[in-house]
Amino acid sequence: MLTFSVLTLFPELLRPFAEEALLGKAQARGLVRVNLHDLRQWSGNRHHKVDDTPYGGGAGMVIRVDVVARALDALRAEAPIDEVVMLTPAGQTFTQASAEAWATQGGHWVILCGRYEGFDARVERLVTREVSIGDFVMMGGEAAAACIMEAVARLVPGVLGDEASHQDDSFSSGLLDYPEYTRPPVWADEGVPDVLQGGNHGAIREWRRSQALARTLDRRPDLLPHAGLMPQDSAELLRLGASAEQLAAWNAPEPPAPKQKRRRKPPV
Ligand code: JAH
Repeated sequence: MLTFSVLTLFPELLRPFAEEALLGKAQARGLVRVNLHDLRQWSGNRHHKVDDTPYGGGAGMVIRVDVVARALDALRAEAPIDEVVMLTPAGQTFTQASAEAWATQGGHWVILCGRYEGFDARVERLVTREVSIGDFVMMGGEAAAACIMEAVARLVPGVLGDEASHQDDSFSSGLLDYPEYTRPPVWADEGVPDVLQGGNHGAIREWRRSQALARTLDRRPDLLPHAGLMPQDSAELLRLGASAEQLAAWNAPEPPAPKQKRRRKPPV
């Protein structure tokens, strides 16, 4: 079982998302659980105020560490916590490899969503990980939490309808996906490639691999060193215009990926 407990000032922002088709069904089937908690419950004051002005001055408001500590203690009293994730632009970048690791690990994950200028720095002592979904600043962590929960939940066995379907996703194969087509057979003067209508499944498989290589070479050559290329792929990439030097670099054995930084042992 994988449980996400989200601590946020705007639980209503995530409610429809948590109840939507994929996550809603997975929850109904007991594969995943999403608990949304309003951080204001633990404000400790009758105005439900969770933030205060920054020491040293400056714009914006900072979320209080004592509020976060009370929230985590309350959740922990209900069920042991395995990970506490703070969403912040200063975090380690979340990738498909992170999604796979989190889905495999399972357990109870608390996700802390900030707003305003962020959390009091001492919140770092309460978390096991600081995570970012990319190098941009948002108005708060809620949209990032939605991205992460979706990426992880779909990898939990049984959540996707078709068990095989995520095996050939872009970032699982290491290459961009090949192009797909459906009816109509001709649209705006552009037809569907003949090979896909010929019924030769070996030829279709080869064409798709070649298309995936060509698209990755054109659009995301940075992915090729991590793609785990096969000898036939190298020959095809040469034919597609890659240089011998590029190929040598892409075929060099990959250094082991740095493990995602984890701060402290889980505060059970
Ligand atoms: C912005 C609180 N790309 C990750 C990310 C995560 C959190 C935030 N921004 C970006 C954020 C403002 C307040 C969190």
